[in-house]
Amino acid sequence: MRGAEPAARPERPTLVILAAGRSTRFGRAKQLEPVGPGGASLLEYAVYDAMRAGFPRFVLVVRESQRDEFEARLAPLRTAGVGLSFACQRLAHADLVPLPPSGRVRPWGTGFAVLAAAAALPRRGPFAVCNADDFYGRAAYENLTRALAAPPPEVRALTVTYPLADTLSGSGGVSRGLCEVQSDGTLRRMTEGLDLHLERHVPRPMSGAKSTGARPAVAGHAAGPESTAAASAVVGRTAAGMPLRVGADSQACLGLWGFYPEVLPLLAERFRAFIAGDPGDDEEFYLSETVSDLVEDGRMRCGLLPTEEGWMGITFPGDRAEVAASLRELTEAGVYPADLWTRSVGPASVRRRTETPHGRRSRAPSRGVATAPGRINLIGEHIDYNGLPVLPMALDRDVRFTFEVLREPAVELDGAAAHGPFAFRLDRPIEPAPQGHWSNYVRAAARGLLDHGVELKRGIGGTVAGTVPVAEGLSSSSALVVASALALLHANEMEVDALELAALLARAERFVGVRGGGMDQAASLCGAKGHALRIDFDPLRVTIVPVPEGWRWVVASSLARAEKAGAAREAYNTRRSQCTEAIERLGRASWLEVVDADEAEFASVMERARRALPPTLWRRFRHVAREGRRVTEAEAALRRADMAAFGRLMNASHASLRDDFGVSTAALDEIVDVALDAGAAGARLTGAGFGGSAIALCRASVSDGVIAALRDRFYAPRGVVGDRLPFVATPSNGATVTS
Ligand code: NG1
Repeated sequence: MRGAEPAARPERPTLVILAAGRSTRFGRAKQLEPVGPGGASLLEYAVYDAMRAGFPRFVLVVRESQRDEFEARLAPLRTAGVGLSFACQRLAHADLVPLPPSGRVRPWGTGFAVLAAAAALPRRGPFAVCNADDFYGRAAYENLTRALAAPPPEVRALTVTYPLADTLSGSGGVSRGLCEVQSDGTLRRMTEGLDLHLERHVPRPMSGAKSTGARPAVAGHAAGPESTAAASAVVGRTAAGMPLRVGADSQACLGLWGFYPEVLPLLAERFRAFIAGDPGDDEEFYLSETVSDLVEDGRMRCGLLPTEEGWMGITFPGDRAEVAASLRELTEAGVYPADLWTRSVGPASVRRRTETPHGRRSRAPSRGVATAPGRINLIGEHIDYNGLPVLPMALDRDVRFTFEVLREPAVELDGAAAHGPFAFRLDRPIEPAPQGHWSNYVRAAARGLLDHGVELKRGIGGTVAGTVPVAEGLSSSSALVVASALALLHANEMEVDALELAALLARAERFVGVRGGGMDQAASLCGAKGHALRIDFDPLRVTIVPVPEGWRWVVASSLARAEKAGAAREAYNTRRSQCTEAIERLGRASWLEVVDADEAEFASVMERARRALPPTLWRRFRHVAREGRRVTEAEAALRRADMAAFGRLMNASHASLRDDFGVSTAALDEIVDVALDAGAAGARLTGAGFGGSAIALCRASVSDGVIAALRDRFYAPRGVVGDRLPFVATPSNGATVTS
């Protein structure tokens, strides 16, 4: 045994979450798979539990290619104040493996992932390591923080263990770290057991969730002390293919570890030896194996922390439903909120801004500029208000609100467009101006914030200008709502989490009388340069999807205003009511349930709908159901850069909006035809329709030709030149506010 006993260990531990595994499903990282009733992934439950157990910092180890997706999906954690940083796991590492072997693709394994996180760890203080796709339970983290604060002598590592029988899957054999225990309760050796299953299956009744969050019922994970006692043994094999038979109550390691920093040089030394041994293309450097070797070689001791907490994990597709059911139970029992990071009102979501982004204390601002982009929707039209995902992107054209902070709680804006200047108070009930008045969007923002519990003691005075064409289906209205809200928040030194702000502003914008969905506000707030946004609803989530190089979106106005504050309002609201009526008549709880069904179930629902619904409702139903499926297909096509497939989906979307949903116009249809004729890969109307704009997807080399064809065949005959001619849209960042 080496090294003196470490000095007092005051620091609270950091949790390293290993999320660089390669398994992906539905084209997304499995580690982000939503399983909680509010859509949270297991790694979010890990952060939630660990924070409550005293972990103040988290380092997420991800693959470089997935970092953007993780950052976007976990943005609500950062805005909720979670100290989250990222470490990228690459094959090359400056000190350890500067030149990885050329044929190697497989990551180096869990032991290396910890070394990849080392640079992001505080220099002093213990750290813990867990897998992103396991649920360990809150008590496991509590045991770990307690033990890390007062380790037994010479212990440099700890691992939380579970009764082996509680960690098996009803769907098939699993791999676990099987712990052999010394007389002092520390680890003697760990053996990787493969294909482990109960020798004799013992059915057990479902157990309820404990109020602490312990032991959720997991049907199929033949779990619980009762089954442990009853089952005689677990069988499987070792990595070398030898048969294994161990007691059902043996201690299993599931990858939740505690370490002191002294372990890092030992790990690095072992990793160098591993590399020197020429591991080929597939061999991995496992954390469990390395700890076991270090213990067997007498280089350190590893404490075991047996826990009765209910572990859950998703090894087989069949496990997912069981884990989801357990999380629902725990949520209903009040152990977890449905939405882990977003609350309706409260200190976590509405905060006083005390620091600038650079860490300096901010002074009360006296002026500022709030900028919010418009958007085009690439696909997924008239389905956001049905709770189905959509795929827009933020534009490089925005609404710009230049303001001075007023001591009075009032909003005073000078002239814009036909409606001239206006003013209203923030300390009196905010009434709408006459229908169609642009101030209603500013009023909507103020009222939304006040209704949400944000105190607006200071006001703003200024000017609104911008580059998003108005009433062209590019969401200038939501951009104005977002810019107004950011200006008011800034003036009052307040902040609201971006997703929560998007959700509250979507509700607030209904103040103008359109019962809109939540796409536009979220796109304007969460836009990401170079990316489209997959937006899911209930709860609101944004996932960024890279737009492949070499492709362009051409935006073309139909020259007819899509004035949703005016004539299009009733038509839009009617569509929404028809959708609600259609789904209710079919007795379905949600559109998601229809759209997510497998092929056979989907076909049978469609057939039932065709027979049960009157013709108009059937056509509305068919549009929404098919458009919902097109969004998922389009996202997958975008991710594999199959833009021909994306184009075909756009064409199908347009036909459906024209024939089934009845929101296209002759001008929009003509633009689509001309663009396709000139070589676009796909074209469709974007936004609500009833006028507004169409978009065409083209190879970069073709976009000038498409624009020229539109100019010659659509705009020139109508005498249109200049600003109203088509433009190329660039996927851009979301709204900002600066002093
Ligand atoms: P636009 O294009 O801004 O009128 C409207 C709704 C969206 C969505 C689309 C149709 C508002 C603010 N926006 O967009 O939520 O339903 O229509 O997909 O109501």
